[in-house]
Amino acid sequence: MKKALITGITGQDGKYLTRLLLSKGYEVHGLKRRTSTSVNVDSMPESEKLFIHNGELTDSSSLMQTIQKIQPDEIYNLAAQSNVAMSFEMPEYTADLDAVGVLRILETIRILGLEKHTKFFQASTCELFGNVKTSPQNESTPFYPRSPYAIAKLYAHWITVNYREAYNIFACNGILFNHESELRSESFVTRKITMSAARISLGLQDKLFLGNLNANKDWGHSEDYTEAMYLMLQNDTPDDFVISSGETHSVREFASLAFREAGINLEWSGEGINEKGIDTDTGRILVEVDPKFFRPSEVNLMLGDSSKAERILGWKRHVTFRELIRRMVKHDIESLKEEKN
Ligand code: GDR
Repeated sequence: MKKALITGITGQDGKYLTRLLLSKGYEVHGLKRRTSTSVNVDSMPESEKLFIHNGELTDSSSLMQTIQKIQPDEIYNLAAQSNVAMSFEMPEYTADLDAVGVLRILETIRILGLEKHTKFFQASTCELFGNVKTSPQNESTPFYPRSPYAIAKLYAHWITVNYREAYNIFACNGILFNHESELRSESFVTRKITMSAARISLGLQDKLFLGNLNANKDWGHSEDYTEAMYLMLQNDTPDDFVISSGETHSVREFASLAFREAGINLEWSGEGINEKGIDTDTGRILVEVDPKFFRPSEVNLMLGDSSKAERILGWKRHVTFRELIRRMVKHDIESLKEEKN
């Protein structure tokens, strides 16, 4: 039986990947921070083949002990300080976890002599492309990171490549574009919007305040992206792959569609910080801009090209942009109604 270790198992991707690997007969081990506040801790699938270990990417000894005990066939590194805006407030912590944390795992694999036994997946990110000069972005597009988060992830990306080349570790980077789901935290814009649209439609909230409405992102569903992670480690050779939907949409467009799913038609009026989303039926202002959500430096255009993953891994996305929004809003309305009752 294959054994997998997932760091960051309590996050959105950790949960979808756990389900996938259990369905494929794996014994799944998860590394969880003892202080993890993730909402998903209690909603892990119940299985005799699932084991949770306390540990941190900032603590080499817990990594060493856990990896030595399990001797995993595959390690999926999904643990990170994954919030771009927060990385401007906590740049040093972000670097320790997102950059040096990856080095600690790779060093553990090497020191324990597991180079030939343990395959490694690193959750890399489209934020590496940052201030893009060309679109769409693929595996050859130059990097220009624009946040402490993206710069930490740049180190993680290259140390993964380096350990593959220097020590022959089967190590892959999945350059993942934005991926969301019903399990996403509200600190990210998609879930913030779908939860607010749901609450406003049920009379539980008055208004939604957003930052940059003009950011264009390439959004997919986490379930599709975690499947790509698995496929990368089943490939004959280790490599890096862009995983994206191949479409780009603005935050404004996401909000319009989410409100429409909740039965509200928005029209937009004004510009810059004075732009407002107005309910066409009632004339009420439902969305406003609050500059406190602006970032010191922003990534304004993301559009990925996953043709390499499609060709080599046979990967393809199943959930479209509209379907993603439909699933999130439906889930949020239903869970709020349940709570109300
Ligand atoms: P991102 O995701 O930074 O792309 O990182 P996020 O959802 O936080 O932001 C997406 C875009 O929306 C704009 N925005 C807002 N963002 C938030 N969080 N809150 C707001 O109110 C708001 N208003 C507008 C942002 O400026 C941004 O342009 C995610 C994370 O999962 C990373 O870990 C991952 O690497 C990348 O996606 C790919």
